[in-house]
Amino acid sequence: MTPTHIEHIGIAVKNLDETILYYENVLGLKCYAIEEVKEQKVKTAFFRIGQTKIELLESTDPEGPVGKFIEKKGEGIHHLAFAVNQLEEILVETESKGIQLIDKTPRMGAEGLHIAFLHPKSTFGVLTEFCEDKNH
Ligand code: CMX
Repeated sequence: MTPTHIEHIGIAVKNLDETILYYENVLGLKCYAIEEVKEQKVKTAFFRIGQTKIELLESTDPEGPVGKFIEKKGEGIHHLAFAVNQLEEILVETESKGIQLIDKTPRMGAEGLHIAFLHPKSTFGVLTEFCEDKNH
């Protein structure tokens, strides 16, 4: 298994609208999509930079994963997402190497991607996501 690229970097923020202004007006990136992912209890905003995206995450529920993260650690980098092919097979292979999966089977994430997370306690502190785009 070799990821093809960093699909996105997820960043937990308190206020999506204010943070979008920073990425647009200071860094010069353009927000091309805002999407609520109800299942994950987040509202997301996306920016492209090369082949990679930045995903801003505002929690819609203090008990959701991003709400709890901000409460404990404050704003900042929340997860790293790798683009992969054949996600189901990769999850089996990853688990067989002793890594704790949060998702044993893929689920649907933002932008229609199939996603699965690995537990940060198994991945040296970095919440890790695999993403597969089955539309391309
Ligand atoms: N990065 C690194 N460590 C993290 C973390 C993160 N993003 N989130 C939680 N942790 C750590 C906590 O600091 C805590 O460590 P300690 O035990 O040392 O204090 C430990 O993991 C447990 O954290 P918790 O606050 O008790 O939270 P839970 O165990 O309930 O959940 C996790 C943690 C990672 C399993 C959960 O957040 C999860 O399932 N995440 C995957 C889904 C997700 O993050 N969705 C949002 C993004 C959606 C999207 O991209 O569209």
